[in-house]
Amino acid sequence: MLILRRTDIPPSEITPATVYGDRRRFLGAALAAGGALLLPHAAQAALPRRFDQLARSPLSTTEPLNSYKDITTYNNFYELGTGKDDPARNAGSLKTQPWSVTIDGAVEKPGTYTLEDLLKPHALEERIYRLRCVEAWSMVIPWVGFPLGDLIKRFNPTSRAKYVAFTTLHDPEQMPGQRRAVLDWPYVEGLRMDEAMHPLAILAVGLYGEVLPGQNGAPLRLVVPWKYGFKSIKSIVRISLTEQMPPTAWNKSAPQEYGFYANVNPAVDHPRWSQKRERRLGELRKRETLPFNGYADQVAQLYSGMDLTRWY
Ligand SMILES: Nc1nc2c(c(=O)[nH]1)N[C@H]1C(S)=C(S)[C@@H](COP(=O)(O)O)O[C@H]1N2
Ligand SMILES: [Mo]
Repeated sequence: MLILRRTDIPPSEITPATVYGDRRRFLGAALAAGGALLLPHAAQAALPRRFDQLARSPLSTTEPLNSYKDITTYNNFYELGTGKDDPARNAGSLKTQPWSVTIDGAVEKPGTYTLEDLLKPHALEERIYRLRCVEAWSMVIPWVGFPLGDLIKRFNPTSRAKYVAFTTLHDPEQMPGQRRAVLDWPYVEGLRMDEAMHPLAILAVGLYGEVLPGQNGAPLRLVVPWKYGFKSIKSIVRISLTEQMPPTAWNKSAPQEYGFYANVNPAVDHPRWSQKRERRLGELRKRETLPFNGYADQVAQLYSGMDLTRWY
């Protein structure tokens, strides 16, 4: 079973990781027994289906994890439909291999790279983060990824690089949601350079120790845990370093509701609802939303002197 390529496995046969701990123990036992757990390097498989021996980053939260089922069946990914259960149902049409990513703009070494080449120099680790959606629900997700800043540094940004712009795949054949003008496709997002270089900002390629499912933004997505979920753009095909603040999909769609910064901020209501509380998926009682989603100690200084009611 472990030697199957991901494309050989129908989604119905992928074990939900509700017994994550158990499976980890199983893998550990198999390794101790001399089992060959590392996947042979299949020509078409950019990533193994499962990541082994991941170190857990100390930047991880110790809160209880949401279930694999919650994380992979309650999604926002409008390219795959606007209902929370649409992305999981429609993810099958998204072809994540081969996959390439273009790095361009204000860098000394622009180019288009296969996902494999792009990832090769980076050690993957587990990062358990809270994700707080602007719609006032939240989850705790064990991502597999690496710091975005490490990738950016490799391409030698020039002094003109002030922002980082990200673009999602645009292909209505693969992304049925793009056949309707729900948003101005492709989905785009951006970060200020210092935000992008912050150690909490990661690029994720997996969750629960497995390769990302399509609905969660396979094969490569951004995760910026102190910002509302919509900043964490999925299925990235382009990363551009820019001098000007780049346009962002939700800001273009509803600028009075969604700003460029989108830092989680219980003190600034969304025009149509409060941001003071949130519902952690799987819990009944609402929780208080924390400034910067609980990451204020690490990131608040990025915004010192800024009026966060204006720069929402
Ligand atoms: N390309 C793209 N990226 C996207 C979205 C989207 O619709 N399209 N939705 C965003 C929103 S609103 C949220 S809350 C998170 C959800 O990530 P998850 O489904 O992996 O939990 O993805 C973000 N990234
Ligand atoms: Mo969201």
